[in-house]
Amino acid sequence: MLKRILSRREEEDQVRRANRLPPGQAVTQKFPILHYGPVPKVDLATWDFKIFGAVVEERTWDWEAFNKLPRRQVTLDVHCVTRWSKFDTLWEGVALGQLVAEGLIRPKPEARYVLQHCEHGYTANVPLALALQENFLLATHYDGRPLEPEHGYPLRAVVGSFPDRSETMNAYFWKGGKWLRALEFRADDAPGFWERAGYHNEGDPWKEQRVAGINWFNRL
Ligand SMILES: Nc1nc2c(c(=O)[nH]1)N[C@H]1C(S)=C(S)[C@@H](COP(=O)(O)O)O[C@H]1N2
Ligand SMILES: [Mo]
Repeated sequence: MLKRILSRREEEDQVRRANRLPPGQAVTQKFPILHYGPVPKVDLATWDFKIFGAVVEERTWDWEAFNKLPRRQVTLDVHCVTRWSKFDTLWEGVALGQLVAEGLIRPKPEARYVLQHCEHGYTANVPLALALQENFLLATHYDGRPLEPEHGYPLRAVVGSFPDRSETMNAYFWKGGKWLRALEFRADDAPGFWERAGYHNEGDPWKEQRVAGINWFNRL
């Protein structure tokens, strides 16, 4: 039988039955574009990507060198805090966990958190344990093609769920910074852009952690 294209409603019923739809979320079959501020203009000739902070050696890769790093593909369900979820999204790029496993990045023992630094000052914080999982990818490609400028070209972080939810940690899609330029390894946590604006620090869609459990303003 030919595989029929499901309507949005049919897909939603299917993923709900399969226990893949987090509470309060609805299926989208589009690819919404969501960010604060303008889409940056990127010149690959001057682009670089840095690893700094609580690592044994800080690293900088230019675009050419970054593209020689080991690559992989993952298919993830992504969940935006504004209540859309998109299923079976295919990403390709570099897995931080693999770079660490291969000794290309050596976190210091005290490293517990990773702060993503993006163009125009956007930041997003995740636990290092989450960033090392296979559902966190430094992606250059979506659905077989380089990222569109609005979706983070040339590099973005992506975090999502596997269909069987075998991974222990997950986060809403805001924890994937578009136009990513650096990862800062840290011993202490620091709130990112949306976290400072009142979003939840962990932001686990399965626990529906949308707004703040911690008030960073009282702590800073
Ligand atoms: N640099 C940057 N990255 C960002 C954001 C942003 O405002 N700036 N927004 C986040 C939010 S809230 C979401 S839901 C996703 C949206 O990614 P998309 O536009 O590719 O769907 O990007 C995340 N990454
Ligand atoms: Mo979002």
